[in-house]
Amino acid sequence: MAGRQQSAVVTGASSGIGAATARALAAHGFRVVCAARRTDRIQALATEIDGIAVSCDVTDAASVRGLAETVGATVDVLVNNAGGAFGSDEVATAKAEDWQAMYDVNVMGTLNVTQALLPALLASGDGVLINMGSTAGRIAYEGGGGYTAAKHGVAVMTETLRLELVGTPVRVTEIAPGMVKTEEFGLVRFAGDEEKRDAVYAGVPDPLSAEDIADTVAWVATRPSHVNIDLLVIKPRAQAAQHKVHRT
Ligand code: 8X3
Repeated sequence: MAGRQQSAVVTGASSGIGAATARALAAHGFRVVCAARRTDRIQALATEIDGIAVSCDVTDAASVRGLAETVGATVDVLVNNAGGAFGSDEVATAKAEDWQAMYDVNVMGTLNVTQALLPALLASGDGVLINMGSTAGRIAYEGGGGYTAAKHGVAVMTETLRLELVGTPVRVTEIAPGMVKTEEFGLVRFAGDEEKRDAVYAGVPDPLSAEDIADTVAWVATRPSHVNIDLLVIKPRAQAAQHKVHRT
C-alpha cells in the first residue's frame, strides 16, 4: 500500500462542515469524493481541491448506489456528514413531515451510505468511518425533539457499528459538535428566518466554525491504525452545556 494516495468520501460536502472537511482532508493529501445534491457547488469545490464531485441524495437508494459505483472497490475514510435540522416546534405541535425529513437525512442517509461503502472501507485494510453527530445526540432541549431524536439515532448507530465491526480493519467515530456557526444550518432549521437564526448566536463571543470541526475530522482520520477515537464532543469555550451559553 505504500505510496498509494488515500481516498475519502464526504457527504453533505456542498457547504458548512462538509465543505470544510473536504478541504481539510485534501490538505492532508486525501483524494476526496465530494458528495451532495447541489452539483454546481460540489463541482466548484472538487475543482478547488482536485477532488471528485458526485451528485448524491443520501436518502435515495439509487443515488447512493451511484456514489458507491464512483468510489469503486476501496475507500479509506467515509465522513457521513449530510444532515440537518428542520423546524423548532415543540413536540406537541411539530410537523410530522419535519420529523420524517430529519430521520431520513440524518439516520437513514447515514445508514444508506454506510451500507453502500462499508465493503470498500473494509477492502482498504484500514478504514475510518466518521459520523457527524451533535450535542443534540446526547441531551434534550425544548423545540429540538425531532433533531435530538435523529442525532441520538446517529449516536446509537455509531456505537452499534463499533461493536459489530470489532475485529475488522474499520474504525468508527462519532464527532458531536455543539454551537457551530455555518452559513446554512440555522437558516435551514428556521426556514430562512435570519432573525431567529441570528438569535441563536447573539452575543456569543466565538461560536465554533466549520473549519474547527473539519480540523478534528482530519485529526481523527490521520491517527495510527490501532487508535480508535470513539467520540469527540466539541463546543465553543462560551458553551458550557446546551443551555449554558455565555453571551456578552
Ligand atoms: C447542532 C447543535 O445545539 O443546534 O447540531 O443542537 S444544536
